[in-house]
Amino acid sequence: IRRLLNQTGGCSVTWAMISGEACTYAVRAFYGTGTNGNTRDDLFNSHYVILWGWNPSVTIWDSNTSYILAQVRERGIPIVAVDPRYTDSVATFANQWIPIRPGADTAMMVAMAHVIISKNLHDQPFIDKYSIGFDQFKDYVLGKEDGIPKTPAWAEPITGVPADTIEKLAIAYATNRPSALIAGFGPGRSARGEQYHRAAMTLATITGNVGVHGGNAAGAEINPVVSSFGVKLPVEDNPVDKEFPFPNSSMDTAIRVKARPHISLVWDAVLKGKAGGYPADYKMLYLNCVNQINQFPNANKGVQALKKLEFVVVHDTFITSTARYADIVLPITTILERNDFCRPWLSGTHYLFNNQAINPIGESKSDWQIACDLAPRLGITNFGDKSEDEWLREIYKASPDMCKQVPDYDTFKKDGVHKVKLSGPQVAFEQQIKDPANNPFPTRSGKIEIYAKRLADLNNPLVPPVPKYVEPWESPNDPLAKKYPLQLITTHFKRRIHSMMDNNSWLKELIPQAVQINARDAAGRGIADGDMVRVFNDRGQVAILARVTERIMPGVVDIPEGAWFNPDSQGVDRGGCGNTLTKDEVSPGGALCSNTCLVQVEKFGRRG
Ligand SMILES: Nc1nc2c(c(=O)[nH]1)N[C@H]1C(S)=C(S)[C@@H](COP(=O)(O)OP(=O)(O)OC[C@H]3O[C@@H](n4cnc5c(=O)[nH]c(N)nc54)[C@H](O)[C@@H]3O)O[C@H]1N2
Ligand SMILES: Nc1nc2c(c(=O)[nH]1)N[C@H]1C(S)=C(S)[C@@H](COP(=O)(O)OP(=O)(O)OC[C@H]3O[C@@H](n4cnc5c(=O)[nH]c(N)nc54)[C@H](O)[C@@H]3O)O[C@H]1N2
Ligand SMILES: [Mo]
Repeated sequence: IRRLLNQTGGCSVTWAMISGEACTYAVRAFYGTGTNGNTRDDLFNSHYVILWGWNPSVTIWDSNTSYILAQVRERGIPIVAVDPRYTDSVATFANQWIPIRPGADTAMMVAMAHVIISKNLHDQPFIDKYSIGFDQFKDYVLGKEDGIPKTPAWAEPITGVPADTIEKLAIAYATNRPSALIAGFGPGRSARGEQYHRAAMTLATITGNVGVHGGNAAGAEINPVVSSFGVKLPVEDNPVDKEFPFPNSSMDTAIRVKARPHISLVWDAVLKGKAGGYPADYKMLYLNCVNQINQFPNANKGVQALKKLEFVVVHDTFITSTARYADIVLPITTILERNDFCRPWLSGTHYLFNNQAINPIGESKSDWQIACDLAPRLGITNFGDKSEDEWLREIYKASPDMCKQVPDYDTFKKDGVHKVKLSGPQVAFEQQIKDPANNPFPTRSGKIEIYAKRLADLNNPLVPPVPKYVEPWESPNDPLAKKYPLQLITTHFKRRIHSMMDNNSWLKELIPQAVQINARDAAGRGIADGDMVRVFNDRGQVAILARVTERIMPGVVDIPEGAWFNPDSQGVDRGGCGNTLTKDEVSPGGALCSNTCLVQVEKFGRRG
């Protein structure tokens, strides 16, 4: 479809790595790269593991994470989890659960740095050899810069974590080396989420845990070796990019948004157009492989935008919540009805071939077939001159890394799966640490930048050059918290992949969509487990079942993301979609802010 649109004058495309733009941004400034994770099996070399806002027993990252974590636990390596929820991962793998208020992670990490520095547990030779900016960070942490020492006692009221717990965790992390701090994406999908990732990477750096087996650089969980097994797609240039070149290397979100709408700002771009600083006054939206209204913030604003547009096309396998607003829905085949290959996640070592199992049902066609059928009607000749199999082989041939890893296409197609064999655990930045003279970090200074020069140039206090706790909007201190006192997070769910599978009634029966609320918050509102409740703020209202539990900390509620937005005639979302409530403001580094949201919950009446 991209190729088709590029050949008919081009289109505005959106930007942001929606899952972890905060991390991407932070890593670019800090290490200068995009990738910096270890392969999972390197955790066997760790002496201490922290799962920070990471729930891999539910949110699948790659095929063997849970298996390895279970063995790590069996080997007696301590695992600590920092999460507002007592997740399945905490229950299964962790020795200790540290509940923390959403959006407060940076404060806790900075306080851990305070403990580490003031007890002289940091690795000064490592810091001196491989990084710049420790002194500026230290001045901030110790309070020389602003008169406020960032002690555990300072962090306690912000985070809800007792000072003593913060101190013990800091000491354990710094002294049981090598130690792996795995910083998940969830806390980063928040206002100022970038600071959380930079603080995590700073902790890893000052304790000498970067580039060593058993450590972890605490950035994106994507290993450079593994991620290079890429697949390249041949799509022609987009003419719109010539008129509005996207500043790929810029760290300035405001400049980037002027060239391409951020994926969270699609509705804003449609509603405001050029007057709002966007590249165009949009008339048409072409949605392919995305459930836009459901998966991006502020669904009610999305309804307004979709109604304003002259023409909306949706390609999907189902009549999703978004498809209901389309002028034309083109039914797409599932993976069982067509041939394709893929590499699940960037951290995976598998290539999968999806061999067609059945003929397409009804009128459905693949996205590729639809593009071929549309092309001649749009005056493009020779668009569909290759068969599906010819295309797949061409994509394979155009991907040198894939050719290297998967030597024989036909065997791959026959086997359906190809696993890349690695020589052993892979550690990000091993070369930079072993032989720094010949392997500088790809930053301006060639070193790890705790003080990031590229951020200093921006001169924006919301993205300071050293990681800092900057209070997010809609925090418990916001005056809005009087009206909406609960912090909403919208986590990924066991029985769905985002919105996919939500329409599977068997799975629905297995785990109903519900808002998790702490027993104390529920009691104060007269809410019992299984009650229907109304979760609301100024952006919307959701009718949903209440799951009263001790597995979420007081003051925080969770609506798992992905349930299908389904507003009734009163505008109450009966589907239980978290994005009915979330705010479509983008963090200064481009993060989706789906975990920064204040709400109130009240009883709606009993089910049935
Ligand atoms: N089953 C399943 N697996 C999936 C997906 C899916 O939809 N379903 N989606 C896939 C995709 S695309 C992605 S990007 C990943 C997402 O993977 P993650 O981003 O890791 O998933 P989340 O559930 O959003 O967040 C992880 C944990 O962070 C916690 N958390 C939320 N806010 C905060 C906070 O402010 N501080 C702290 N400390 N913790 C917080 C949540 O309680 C949750 O337990 O998962 C992938 N795997
Ligand atoms: N509140 C909140 N919102 C979130 C998140 C969160 O944590 N909280 N997480 C965010 C994250 S990390 C992500 S990655 C996004 C995911 O956002 P989306 O990618 O929009 O989510 P999906 O539900 O996976 O939507 C994919 C759609 O593609 C359709 N589809 C499947 N196969 C095909 C195909 O071959 N062709 C076509 N045309 N369509 C197909 C599916 O039926 C589905 O409707 O959501 C983001 N939104
Ligand atoms: Mo994602």
